Amino acid sequence: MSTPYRVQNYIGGIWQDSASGKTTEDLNPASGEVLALVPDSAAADVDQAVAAAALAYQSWRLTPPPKRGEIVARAGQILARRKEELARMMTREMGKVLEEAKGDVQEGIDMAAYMSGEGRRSFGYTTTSELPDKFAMAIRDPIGVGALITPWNFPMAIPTWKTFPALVAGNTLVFKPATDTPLLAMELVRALEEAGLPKGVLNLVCGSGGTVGERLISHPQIQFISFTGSGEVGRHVASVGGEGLKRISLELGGKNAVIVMDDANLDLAVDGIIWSAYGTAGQRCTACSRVIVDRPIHHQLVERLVGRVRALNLGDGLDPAVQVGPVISRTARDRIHGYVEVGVQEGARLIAGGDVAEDGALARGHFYQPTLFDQVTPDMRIAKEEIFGPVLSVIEADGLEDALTKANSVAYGLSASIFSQDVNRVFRAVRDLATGIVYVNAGTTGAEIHLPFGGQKGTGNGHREAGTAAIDFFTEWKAVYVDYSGRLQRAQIDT
Ligand code: UN1
Repeated sequence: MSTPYRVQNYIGGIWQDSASGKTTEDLNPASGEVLALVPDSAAADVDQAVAAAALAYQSWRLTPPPKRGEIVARAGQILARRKEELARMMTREMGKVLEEAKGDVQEGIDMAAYMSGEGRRSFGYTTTSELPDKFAMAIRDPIGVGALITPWNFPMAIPTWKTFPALVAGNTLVFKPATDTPLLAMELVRALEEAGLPKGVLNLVCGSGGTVGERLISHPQIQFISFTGSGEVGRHVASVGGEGLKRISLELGGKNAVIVMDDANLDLAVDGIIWSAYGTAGQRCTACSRVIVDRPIHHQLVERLVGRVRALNLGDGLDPAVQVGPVISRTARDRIHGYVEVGVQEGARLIAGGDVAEDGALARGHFYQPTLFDQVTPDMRIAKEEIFGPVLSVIEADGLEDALTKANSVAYGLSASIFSQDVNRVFRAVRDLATGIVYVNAGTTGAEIHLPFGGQKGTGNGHREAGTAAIDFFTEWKAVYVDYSGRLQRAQIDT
């Protein structure tokens, strides 16, 4: 075992331990190895970080946006230079297989390329006035000091979705990463530091949601919160932050369905389902957890799926032969198994996996067998609740209408997909699926960073990340009227 990394907080441009000196351990989910020691911060650390961000805001808001964009562009180049090393670190910290970890870092690099350009766009608009000799325009302002609270499943990508646009927009930030992935968070902050980000503009505070998160969401100087995580915590963030009239963006997961119609290219559908259900061990908000299959091809599809699921290779994500890594923790593993037991009790037919995986070296980590249920009905808990693990449910449908109704029958609305060669069916699905993301002839994962990311219904509270939508969330609109008539002109009266 190698010496653990030392993660520190970054406040006002200074790397430091928590004020109390307390630490927690960051563990490799594949091996149990202690990867890093991490500050276990308290409210006082948060207060110090918010004060640093408030001070830095005074000059950051006046820094020309193209200059802000250049810093983000440089950070992206640093991530690109370190991609391989960061991906290996990510696999050790979070467990996803190396190829996917590289994709996660690449998503951050892409976001830097896109958002740095926003420094020269961030478009507002000019418009007409109802009065003569009067000019009207709408411009964007930064908001102020914000809190970013990120999950462990995309340790680099999701923090970049939040930090890069928020910074280009002129805000200053306090960033609380998931307790399971502080190391990659620190590396992102280091990249921005090396890129020339002024002190205090981005502050990192590591620690628990109960202490650090709680202080952030109720802090009077925090003006906006961008949160990705569970529905339960998201509701709490919304109610506490809402009380303080903060602007709040929530991304709270999904119960994403792939619909397979009887005219689908089945080989393609199977590839798409396997990748989006078992990639990242099912721990993506966008992961497919339901297959809704047209009755005539049900048996054929299930037969193909079951063989593929059983053949998936479980293990340490650093091994290139491995397709499915560990789940994030023992708690997560036990929770997943709890759902599988519920599925069996509810009468679903377990046809692959269904247990923790503890053979040989797997016993050192937290592994769960890729699991497939058939004969699932929409009222079962495994068909409704987010499991966040390698568990897939097959539900039968009678034609497109029934498939769409079943797809939409859950509380979430993040991603959905349809496999069909029939353009009429496809466009009806695009219209009627109540999700923020729809795929045609592809699985449910793999959103690209220049399109809006987020969901309908219980997946969030109406905001979107990435693309231009991110700039909308991280800026205020300011309407500016310039009257050059030299006399008093009263809107709505002197027209
Ligand atoms: C998430 O799981 O919260 O679309 C994000 C995808 C990735 C991002 C997922 N680009 O699957």
